[in-house]
Amino acid sequence: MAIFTYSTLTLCGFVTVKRLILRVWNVTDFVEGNFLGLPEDEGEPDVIILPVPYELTSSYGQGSIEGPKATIAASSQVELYDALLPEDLPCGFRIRTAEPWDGEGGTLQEQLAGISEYISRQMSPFPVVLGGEHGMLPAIMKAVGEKVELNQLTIVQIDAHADLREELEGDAFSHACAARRALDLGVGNILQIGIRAFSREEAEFTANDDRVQSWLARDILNPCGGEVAWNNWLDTLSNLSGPIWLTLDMDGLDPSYVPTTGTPVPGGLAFWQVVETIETLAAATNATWVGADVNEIVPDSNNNVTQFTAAMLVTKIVSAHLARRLRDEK
Ligand SMILES: [Mn+2]
Repeated sequence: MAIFTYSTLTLCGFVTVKRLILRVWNVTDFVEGNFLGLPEDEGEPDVIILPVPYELTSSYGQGSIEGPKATIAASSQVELYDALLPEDLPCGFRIRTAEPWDGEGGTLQEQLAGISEYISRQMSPFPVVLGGEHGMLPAIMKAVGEKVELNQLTIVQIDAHADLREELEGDAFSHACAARRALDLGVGNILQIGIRAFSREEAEFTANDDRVQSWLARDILNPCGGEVAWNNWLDTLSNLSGPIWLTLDMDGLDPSYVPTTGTPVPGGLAFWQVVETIETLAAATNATWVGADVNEIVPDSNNNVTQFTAAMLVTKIVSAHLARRLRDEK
């Protein structure tokens, strides 16, 4: 059973509009296969969850192809309460879970083209892509480029790896090159956090290219001075302007939170640092957050930690975005 109530919002101090808030009372409204189990109707969604089970270039651990499905299943255990929101999720909004990308395409380039087409077809107004391996980032950027000028876009990248290689094992579209290929497509800026496994080539590229700024895990987590670097990261996010895309590689987190991700690297971000990053970029006054991808989710069949971490962070992305929408409508 669901009941409807009205909440009053005032736009620009002049026009008063009513937002229809759907309150779901009955747990039998839980819909299996939907993110958070939320029921859906046919109206225009406010947030769309796009499962992309893509895995072609993983160089170490495999299994991210099962990531989207496992994350949606784990989301059934995530709380609908978030202190940022006046009501439980969906808080009067429509959160739709799309049919997964079909995986068709014989070659790597055909698969990436298929992902671009899948995302651009249904990316309005706030897409959250579930992966899958990080190598899909250039395909996502192609779709985003139909919506915003890529040279105005800032990618906020949470990752253990810089992903700035020109190629890996002869493959220019490896997951290890995802950020470099995004730059090739014309993306204006990349801000990276949590980076701790990278090559000399990548260190030199970052040092010599104004488009990339990197906050190394070692610097922000250093017991001596780490707090200064961390606050500098948050200040930088708060001062962003223009469109922002969040790309969250789960291996940016410490392996204690993501034990089964493809390439777990010790010395990573704490869960709450990722949460604070999400909340801070959502609240950046002069920026417009256009969407996110959460990738390298390799399900943990023993104790479900990796997919549950992913499900909680995807929920936080949705909550923080919706809280910002409510703030902007006031
Ligand atoms: Mn990555």
